[in-house]
Amino acid sequence: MHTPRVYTDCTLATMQAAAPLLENAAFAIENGRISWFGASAEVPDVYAACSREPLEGRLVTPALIDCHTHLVFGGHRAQEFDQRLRGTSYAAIARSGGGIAATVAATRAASDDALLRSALLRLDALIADGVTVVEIKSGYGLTIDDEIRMLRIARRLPEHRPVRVVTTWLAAHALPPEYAGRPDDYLDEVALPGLHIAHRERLVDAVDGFCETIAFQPNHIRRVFDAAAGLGLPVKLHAEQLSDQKGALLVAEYGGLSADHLEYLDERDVPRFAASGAVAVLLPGAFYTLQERQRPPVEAMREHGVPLAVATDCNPGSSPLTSLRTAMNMACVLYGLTPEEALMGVTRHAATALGLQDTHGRVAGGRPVDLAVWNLEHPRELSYWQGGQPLYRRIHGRGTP
Ligand code: DI6
Ligand code: FE
Repeated sequence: MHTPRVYTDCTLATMQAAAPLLENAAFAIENGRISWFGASAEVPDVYAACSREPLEGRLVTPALIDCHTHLVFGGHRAQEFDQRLRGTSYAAIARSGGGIAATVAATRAASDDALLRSALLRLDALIADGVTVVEIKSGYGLTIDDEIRMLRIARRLPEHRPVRVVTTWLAAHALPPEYAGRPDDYLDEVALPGLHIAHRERLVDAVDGFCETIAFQPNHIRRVFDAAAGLGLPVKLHAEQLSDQKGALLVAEYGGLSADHLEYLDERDVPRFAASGAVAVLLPGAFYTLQERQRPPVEAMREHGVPLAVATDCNPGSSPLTSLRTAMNMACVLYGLTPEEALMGVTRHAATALGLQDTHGRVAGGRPVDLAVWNLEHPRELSYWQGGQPLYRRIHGRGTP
C-alpha cells in the first residue's frame, strides 16, 4: 500500500465531456491510480495527512498520445525535400525509385543498433512534447525479416524510455523493387505470411495499409484486412491522402479503428464513415510538407460527429515532424480545428484510435495516472505556442507508462 499523494492548485483538463476543464483543481494518486479529483478547496479529509504538492496554477492534461508514426527507419530523405522544392512531385519521386523505396534500402542496410539509436532521438523529441504513448508502424523493411525487425526494435523502445509503444503491421506500404508489377505475389509471399509470423510472436497490435495509386489498391487492401480479421486484429488505413480511393469506406466496412489522412475524402462518404464509429486521424504535417491544397472535409466530419485525432505521421518522406504540439498547431491553422479539438485529438480520440479508450486519454477516477504538467495556463496554449519547451513534468503511477 502506497501513501496517497495530493497535487493541488492546478488547472485540470480532464477531457471528460461533462467537465472538461477544472480551475483551482486538485487530484490524489493512490497505487498508481487517480483516486480523487476536484476543487482544491474540497480535498477530502481522508487525504489530510498526505503529502501535498502545489502546482502553482499550472495546466495539467492527460499525457499526449501520438497515434500515427513511422518512428523506426534508416537514413533520411532531405535531398527529396530539396527536389520537391525545385518542383518534382512526391509521386514522381516515388515512381522514379526514390520515396519509400529509398528508405527501404536505408532501413535494410542499417544495423539494429543504428535503427534503435535514431528512433530514440526522435522519440526523445516526442517525449519532450508530453507524449507517453506512441504508435509505430513497420513498412520500411518489406521483407518478412525486415518488417519483423522494425517491430522488434519499436517494442524495445520502452526498455530505454518511459513510454508505451503500440505496434502496427504495415507491410502493405509500398511494393519493393523485387516485386515490381506483382502486388499479389508480394502479398502472398511477404505481407500476409509475415503478418501471421509477427502475430504469432505477439508483435502486432493492428494492421495498416497505404491505399493509393502509388501504393496498393482497394482490392489488395481487402486481402490484407481479411487476413487481419482472420487473426482477430483491428485494422486502420492510410486513406485518401493523395486521391479518393474509397479507403475510408473500406475501414468502415471492416469496423476498423481509424482512417488516416483523408484529404480527398468525399463529403458524401462522411455519413457512412461516421456511422462506423472509426476515428479520422488528421496528419497535417504531411499536408504541410507536401504543400497540398486539398483539405480533409473537417466541417462535414465535425457535423456528423466523427472523432478527430491528430498525429505527427513522423516519417522521412512526407512528414519529418517530431513535435506533436506542432501537429496540433498545424491542425488548427491549416485545417481549422479549434484548440480544444486539437487537444481532444491527441488525448481522448487518439486513445480511441489505438483501442486504448478505457485506460488512456482522459482523467477519470480509478484510471492509471499518466499526466503532463505544463508551464501554461490554458489548454489552448498547447496549440498556440510554436516551438519552446512548455512541459514542466510528467506524473505517472506505478505500473504505467
Ligand atoms: N504516410 C506514409 O506512410 C506515406 N505517406 C504518409 O503520409 C509515405 C511515407 C514516406 O514517404 O516514406
Ligand atoms: Fe503514415
